Amino acid sequence: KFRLFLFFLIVLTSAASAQNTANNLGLIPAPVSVKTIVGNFVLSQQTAILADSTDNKAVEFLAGYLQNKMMLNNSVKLYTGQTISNALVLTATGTEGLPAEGYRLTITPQQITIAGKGAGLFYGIQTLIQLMPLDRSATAKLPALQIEDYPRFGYRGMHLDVSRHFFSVEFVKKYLDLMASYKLNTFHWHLTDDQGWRIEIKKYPKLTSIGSQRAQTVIGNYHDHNPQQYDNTPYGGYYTQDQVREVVQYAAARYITVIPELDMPGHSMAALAAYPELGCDSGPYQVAQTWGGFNGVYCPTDQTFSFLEDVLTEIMNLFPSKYIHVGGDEVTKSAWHNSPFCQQLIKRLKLKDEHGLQSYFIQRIEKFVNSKGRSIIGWDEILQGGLAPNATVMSWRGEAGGITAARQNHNVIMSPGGSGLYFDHAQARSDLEPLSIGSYTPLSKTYNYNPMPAELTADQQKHILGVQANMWTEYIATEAKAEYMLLPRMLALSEVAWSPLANKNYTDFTENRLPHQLARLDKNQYNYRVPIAIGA
Ligand code: TNX
Repeated sequence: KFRLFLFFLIVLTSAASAQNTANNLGLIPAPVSVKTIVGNFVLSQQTAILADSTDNKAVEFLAGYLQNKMMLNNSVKLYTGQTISNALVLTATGTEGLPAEGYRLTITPQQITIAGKGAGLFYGIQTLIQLMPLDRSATAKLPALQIEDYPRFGYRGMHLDVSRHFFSVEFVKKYLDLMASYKLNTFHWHLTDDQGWRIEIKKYPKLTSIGSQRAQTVIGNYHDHNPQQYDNTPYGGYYTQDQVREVVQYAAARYITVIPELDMPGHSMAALAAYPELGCDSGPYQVAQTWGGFNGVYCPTDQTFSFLEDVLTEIMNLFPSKYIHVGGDEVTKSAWHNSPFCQQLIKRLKLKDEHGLQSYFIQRIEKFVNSKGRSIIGWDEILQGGLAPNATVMSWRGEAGGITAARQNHNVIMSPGGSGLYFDHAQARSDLEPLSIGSYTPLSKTYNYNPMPAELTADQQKHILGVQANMWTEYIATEAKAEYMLLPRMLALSEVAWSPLANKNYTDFTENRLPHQLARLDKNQYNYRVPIAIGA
C-alpha cells in the first residue's frame, strides 16, 4: 500500500511539475505533453539550420521569421542525418506514431529537432517561435525540453464576414498570421450577403459594380431601424480575383485552407440588386442598408442555377479547398410562398412545402459541386426538408442541428452561437462594452466550450470534424474593433480546437499563459481586449 502511495505521489508531482513548466513556457494552445530537461540551447548566427528539403513552406516560414523578427539570416542546408552540435534540425525522421499535423520538438543544449511532416513541421515551428524572445535580437536562449503535440480536431476554423463590413487584403493577412500562430487551419471567408457582394466574378461584372456598393453606412443598432442611425455615405468594396489568389496563397504558406462562402438561396439581396431576374418577383431589390433578414431569395429557376454554376465554377478555380460553403441559413420563405412558379415546382417535384424546396435547391447545388470533386458545407438550416446526401453541417443554432446530422452519418462542424463562438457578441456586460449585437460571451465561455456532444455514440462522434468561431461584422466597422472582438477569445478557441480536454485549465490559461501571449500581441501591435473581470 505504501508503495502504491509513493507511486501516486511521484505521478502527481511529476504531472504537476510538467504542468507548471508548461505554464512558464506560456504556450497556447497547450500541447499534448511537455517535459523539461535541464539546460538551454542558444540559437545564434552560428547555429546550422538543417532540413530534409530547403524548398518547403514550413522551413521558408521559419527562415523568414528569423530574418524579420529576429536578427538571424542563417541559410538552410540539406539534412542528411549528420549529427552536429549547435544545429536546428527540421525533419520528417522521428515522426513514427504521430497523428496527422503532429510534431515532436526536442531542445537539448546541443540541438533543436523538430520532427514533423507538412503541417506538423509548421506547428512545431510555431511552438518554437512562441518560445523565442520578443525582442528582435541575434540570439535566442531556449529551454531544453521535449514536446509531443497534435491536434484534438482536424477542422479548426475562424470565420470573417466581409459583407457587412469590408476588410482589406492586408487585414485579412494579419488575421491569417494570428490564426497560424495559434494553430488554426481553416479560414471561412463569408464573401456574399445582403449588404454586399465582395468577390469579382468575371462573367457577371454587375455583382461587384452594383452588388458591392450600398447607398449608406449603417452605424446604428441591429433592432433599431431609425433613419438617424444611418450616415448617408455610400459604402462598398470587393476583392479582385488576383487579390483572392494572393490571399489563398498567403494562407497556404501557413497551412491554412480558405473556404469561400457564397450564401444561397437567402442572404442574396446584393446579388439580386445586380441581377433582379434571379429573384421570384420584381423586388425591387437593393443592396441592403440595414441589418436583419430580407425577402430577397434566389428563385429556383434554371436561369438561377446556371448563374450559380457559372459563379461556383469561377470560385472553384480560385479556391482549391475541398469544401465550398453554400450558406443555406435564414432563408425567408415568403417570396417562394407567393410565387406561382415555386408553388408549381413544389407540386411537380412532390415536395412537402418551401422547406422541401430549399432542400431541392441545396441538393441541386451539391450535385454540381460534387461533380467537380468538391463537397459542400451549409449552415444547419440545410437539414430542413432533408439533408443533401454528402453535405457537411455547420451547427450554429446551438448543437442540435449538428447532433441530428451526426446521427444521420453526416460530418459536422460545431459553431453554436450561444456557446462562446460568436465573436460579434460582447466580451463582458454589453452596456460596458463597445456597441455589439449584444449577448454575453466572456473569454471563459469560449474557453470552456467542448465541441464533442456526450450524447453521441463513439461512431457518431467521429463525424464531429471540429469547431469554428464566427466573426459577423454588422457592428464591426474597423480593423481595430475586429481585433478587439477577436482577441483574446481566438486564443481560447485555439485551445478548444487543439488541446486535449485533460490539459485544459482556465486558471492556468488566463493567469500563467495568456500574459505571455498578450505581450506577443502587444509586440505585433494587435488591439485586444484586456481580459480583466470588469463586468464579466
Ligand atoms: C445570424 S449565423 C446569421 C448572420 C448574422 C449573425 C449575427 C448565421 C448563419 N446567420 O447572418 O450576421 O446571426 O450574429
